[in-house]
Amino acid sequence: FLIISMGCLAATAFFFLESNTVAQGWKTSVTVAGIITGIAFIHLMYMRNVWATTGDSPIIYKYIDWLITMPLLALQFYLILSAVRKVSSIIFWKLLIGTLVMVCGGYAGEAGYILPFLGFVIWMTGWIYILYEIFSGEAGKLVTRSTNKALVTAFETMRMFVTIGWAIYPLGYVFGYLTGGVDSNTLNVIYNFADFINKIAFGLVIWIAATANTSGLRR
Ligand SMILES: *C/C=C(C)/C=C/C=C(C)/C=C/C1=C(C)CCCC1(C)C
Repeated sequence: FLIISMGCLAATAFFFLESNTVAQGWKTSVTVAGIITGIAFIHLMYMRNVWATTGDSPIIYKYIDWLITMPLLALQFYLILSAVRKVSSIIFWKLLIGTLVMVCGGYAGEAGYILPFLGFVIWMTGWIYILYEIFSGEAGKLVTRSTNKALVTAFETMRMFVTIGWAIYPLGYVFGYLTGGVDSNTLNVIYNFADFINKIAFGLVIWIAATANTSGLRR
């Protein structure tokens, strides 16, 4: 918890400061990267307070964090594309609606409004839809045609984060269920590790592309 907390705090400061030095088009992406780690940091502080008073670290805070950060992470694909070219706003709406379906279904299942299995199915449907969009949908096609090397590398790396990095969460969850429940400490460690990759490292990938494009402009 300490490592992810400090990591998120440092990343937030870093992305916010760096957003002033990158080329105009990339400012939004780098700022949003900082907002994502900032939101995660604040949730970790809430969890810390609960832990300090009750000795518990409720995973519900993680889910609330994801409700906000997952749509923002998905929108980064739209934002980095718009950093270098004009992009149809349809892509923005597709990514937003896809992740909202995902998190709302997941949350409803988790909170007991619908059957947990149905929640799981909705999660998976939303996720597969996002993957489709960034691999073979409109966004994926734009990248295939792009000649901006830094953008293509970042997009392809971020796509792997969403495919493999995001899979850590349901795997930890399913593994917990199948083995009769992983204790919440272990699950928290798994989720913190996954957040480190999917939020901080994901943001760094964007920052690398942003600085490459910025120095490219200056040269
Ligand atoms: C920064 C936080 C991120 C990227 C969180 C991602 C979370 C998931 C992809 C969670 C997925 C889950 C399912 C697909 C099934 C139900 C259990 C969850 C919530 C762990």
